[in-house]
Amino acid sequence: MRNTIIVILLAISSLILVACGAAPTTTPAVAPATGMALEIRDAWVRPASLAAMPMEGTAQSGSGHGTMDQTTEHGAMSAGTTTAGYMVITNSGSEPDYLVAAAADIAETIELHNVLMEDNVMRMRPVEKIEVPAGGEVELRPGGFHVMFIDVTRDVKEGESIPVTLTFERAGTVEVNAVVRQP
Ligand SMILES: [Cu+2]
Repeated sequence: MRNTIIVILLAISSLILVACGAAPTTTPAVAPATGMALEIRDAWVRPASLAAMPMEGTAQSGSGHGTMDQTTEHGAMSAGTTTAGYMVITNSGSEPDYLVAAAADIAETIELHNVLMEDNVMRMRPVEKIEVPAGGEVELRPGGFHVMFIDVTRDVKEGESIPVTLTFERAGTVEVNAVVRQP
């Protein structure tokens, strides 16, 4: 019922916009590049709390994001809060594209990572880019590719929506809203 009302309101407001029409879309609303073949869905970020001990930040994940990973990868000296983001990226185009960067205002440093098995230990490693195959998809998920938020600057609370700017080699920048939730 509530959804129906929202849909109706949206329909009405777009009618009003059309009716007003004096300056038709001189400022497009964060439109991705035209003809963009990428679709991003299920974007989410793990909650993070600055108050919690660094070790507890992601210790409960048990999916390749344990404390050992962080200590190994980012060094015990910089025990800042970290968290990770995930999503599914679909490419309907005939050329592969590559996720090359991510930006958001919740962390000092943001990297693209993969989780690899090395000497029987799961370790995170930064990657230069993540391929989105032509006519296929890539899933960023716990235990695999992810967006790594390092030195988180504020609490990231469950239920929040975090704007994340993704940069692709071909498609350019794409804005997504990542929901903060537990795995
Ligand atoms: Cu990572």
